[in-house]
Amino acid sequence: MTTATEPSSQSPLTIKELNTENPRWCAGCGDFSIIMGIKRFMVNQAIAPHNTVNISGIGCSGRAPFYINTYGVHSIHGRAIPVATGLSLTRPELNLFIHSGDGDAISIGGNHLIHGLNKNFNCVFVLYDNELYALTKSQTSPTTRQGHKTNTQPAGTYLAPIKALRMVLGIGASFVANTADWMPDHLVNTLEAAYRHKGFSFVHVSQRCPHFDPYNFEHKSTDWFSFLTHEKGIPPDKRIADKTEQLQHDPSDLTAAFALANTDRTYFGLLYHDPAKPRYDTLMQEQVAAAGSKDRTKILDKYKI
Ligand SMILES: Cc1ncc(C[n+]2csc(CCOP(=O)(O)OP(=O)(O)O)c2C)c(N)n1
Ligand code: SF4
Ligand SMILES: [Mg+2]
Repeated sequence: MTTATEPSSQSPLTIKELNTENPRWCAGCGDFSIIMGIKRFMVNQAIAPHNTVNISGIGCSGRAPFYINTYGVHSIHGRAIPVATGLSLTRPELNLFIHSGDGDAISIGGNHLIHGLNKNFNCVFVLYDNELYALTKSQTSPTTRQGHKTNTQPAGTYLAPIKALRMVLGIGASFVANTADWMPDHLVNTLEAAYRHKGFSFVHVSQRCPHFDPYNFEHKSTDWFSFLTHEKGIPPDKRIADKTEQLQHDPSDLTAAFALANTDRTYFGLLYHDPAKPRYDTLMQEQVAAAGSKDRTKILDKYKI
């Protein structure tokens, strides 16, 4: 658990105030860019650090809460969502950011991801997808590309990867966006859109792991991806927007979102947004408020034998 420093003045938040120790990540790791994106977003939106909790499971990505000066919980593998669910119910005023690797979110924590998406409690969930288990030194994860050699499948990963975006759309996610660590402006704009959405905002980030998979993600090429554009979507990254296709996509269109998530091409932007999906946290809070206070002894006495 990490704790935030209370603001000392009314002056605007700075990146420096959000920095902590130097991250213990390899040089060139995409995790650096992701937490920098989160800090830039917090500064832009004046997000109060003392009202913010960064929660993670385990993995290289799981170290993120140590490096952002807010409250933080480095929980156990795949269990960031239950921690965040509890906080959303008891402290609804807090900003919750969940940091989870592809192994953490889709392997060991897959069950919790299903229920987080379904409960649709208010948080921003960031999937750091480097397509392998990095902390434990390169094992096949559910998103590892077929044929890629890892320490658990040294002759090449057997199966085709799970398509994370298609999976979460199938579960009923209310907000599904796709970005990458090497597109800083797109990443920040995506986080801003995710934060504006009140519900479980699923943000998939393609994340480079130069240590174990230096040739994954041809981040210098734009041939393999398109940007989704729409007035209600996320603007394409302006540095490279004109170097690839820009596809008009209405984020309220679930069928079209599925079709995009089902192809082998990558689409960066807002795939789906349903602002009206009911939320477990607000429904429960309303019900608790309507029930009012009751004599606990009387309630328990009903079960006397
Ligand atoms: C219960 C449990 N099982 C297994 C582990 C070992 N373990 C630690 S991190 C990890 C995988 C992390 O992969 P991912 O979530 O993709 O994060 P990355 O390191 O790639 O950021 C595993 C299997 C553990 N810490 N706890
Ligand atoms: S092993 Fe990969 S994911 Fe982990 S810190 Fe190094 S580059 Fe980043
Ligand atoms: Mg990983």
